[in-house]
Amino acid sequence: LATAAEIDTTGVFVHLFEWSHSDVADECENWLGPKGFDAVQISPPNEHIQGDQWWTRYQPVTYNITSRSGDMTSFQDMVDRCAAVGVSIVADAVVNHMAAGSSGTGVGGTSYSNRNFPDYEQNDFHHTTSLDVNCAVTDYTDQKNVQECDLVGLPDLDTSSSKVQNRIAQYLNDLYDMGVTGFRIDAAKHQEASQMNGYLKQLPSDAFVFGEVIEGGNEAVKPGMYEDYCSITEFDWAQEVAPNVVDQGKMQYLNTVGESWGLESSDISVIFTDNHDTQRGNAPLTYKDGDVYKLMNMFMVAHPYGYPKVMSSYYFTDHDAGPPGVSANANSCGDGSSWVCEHRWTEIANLVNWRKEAVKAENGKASVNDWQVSSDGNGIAFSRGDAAFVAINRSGGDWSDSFQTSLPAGTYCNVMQSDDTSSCDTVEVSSDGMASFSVPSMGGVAMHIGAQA
Ligand code: LM2
Ligand code: CA
Repeated sequence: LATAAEIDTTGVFVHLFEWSHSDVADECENWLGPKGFDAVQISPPNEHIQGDQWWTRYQPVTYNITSRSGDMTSFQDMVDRCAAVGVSIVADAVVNHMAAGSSGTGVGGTSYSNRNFPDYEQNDFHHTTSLDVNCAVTDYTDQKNVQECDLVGLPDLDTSSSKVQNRIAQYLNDLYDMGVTGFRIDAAKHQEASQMNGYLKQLPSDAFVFGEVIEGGNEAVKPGMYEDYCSITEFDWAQEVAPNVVDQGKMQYLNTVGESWGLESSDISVIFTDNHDTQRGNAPLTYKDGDVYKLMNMFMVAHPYGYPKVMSSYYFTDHDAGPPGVSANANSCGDGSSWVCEHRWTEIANLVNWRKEAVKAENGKASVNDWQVSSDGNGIAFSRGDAAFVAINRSGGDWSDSFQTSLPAGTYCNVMQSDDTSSCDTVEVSSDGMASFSVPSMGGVAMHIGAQA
């Protein structure tokens, strides 16, 4: 058994979408560990269909660890090297369905034909008039249609069958044995919750699992149906928060984001500004929106609600385009044509250790204190515990003020600029907790007790 790093949902994780195993391993050592990231969500590690599009990863052929991201050896090396610096791996588990089409070959050389795979025969899939025929997901008001028909033509596994449940459980346990401690259950909404639990309950209890359940107003399947079994993706967080960051004067309302806004309970909610699907679909903001997107990320990481997942993308204009042909590293990050690396943006990255210090000081009681807003409603500032303070300014002009913090007197790095205690720009906090400074337009100022000059 490899050394595993357990998931800590009070932290922050990042989706390194389509990164190779060896790039993820390097990033754990060079960046994610030092910056305090809790975990990395990787793209599905198992054998998928051939092709250049990113979405080939969502068409499994086998559960062998071989994919565009690398082979089994590089996978184990990644898990071990990340664990060694305290970063867990969250695997994207595509288990609702297998690859579409009448025949094909996976990236590992495995052949399949219509609803026949080495691990599954036609009878292991949902079907209607004959073994090789099934209905299509078309009606989200009908639970049976959503969960037993084929999603975009992908053969739908019969998750009520114990054979199927056991095979999925074996795959997930194999990953666990290699040191994977987190799982995103792809298309969880398309699996009946107690059937999904048929394989989840076979996992060790310290595994962290979140189900991808996209909520829709009049849909039959609700996130609440899954909450006895796993955490869930709270897609509404971005939909509800974004307008308050985008529109002028609304930042002031963000104080109470959480259950009172109709969101699922904080302790089971994975939140994100956008993900690999919504950034190609209906995400209110993505990296393409620049500073305003950065501000939304800053708020997400600083505010206590949910388990934040930072999206780390590659540049794209074509919806289907696969990842860049170059390795993701410090040189290609942010070059405008390969990897965006949002998780390396200073203001986002340096708030990760900020959040850690806040959580440590709060002792289990997440709190937003010293809530202050600018006169135009575009600026917000708050403390967490007596360890961390942040100010975020969405206005077109700087915001100069005297701020109340709960920090002990001292000289702090403004970690929005740098967390290097030997060279950072500093902020003085006096013995009554007051600090005077200017918050840059479309930027922020943040201090925490872990970065004192
Ligand atoms: C998900 N969550 O529930 C993933 O987050 C999402 O990215 C997946 O769709 C989807 N469910 C299935 O796992 C992506 C992509 C689709 C793509 C599928 C399968 O958004 O466009 O469908 O992966 O690769 C593609 C073609 C589609 C075709 C299908 C089957 O775009 O036109 O449907 O393959 O051949 C006939
Ligand atoms: Ca299904």
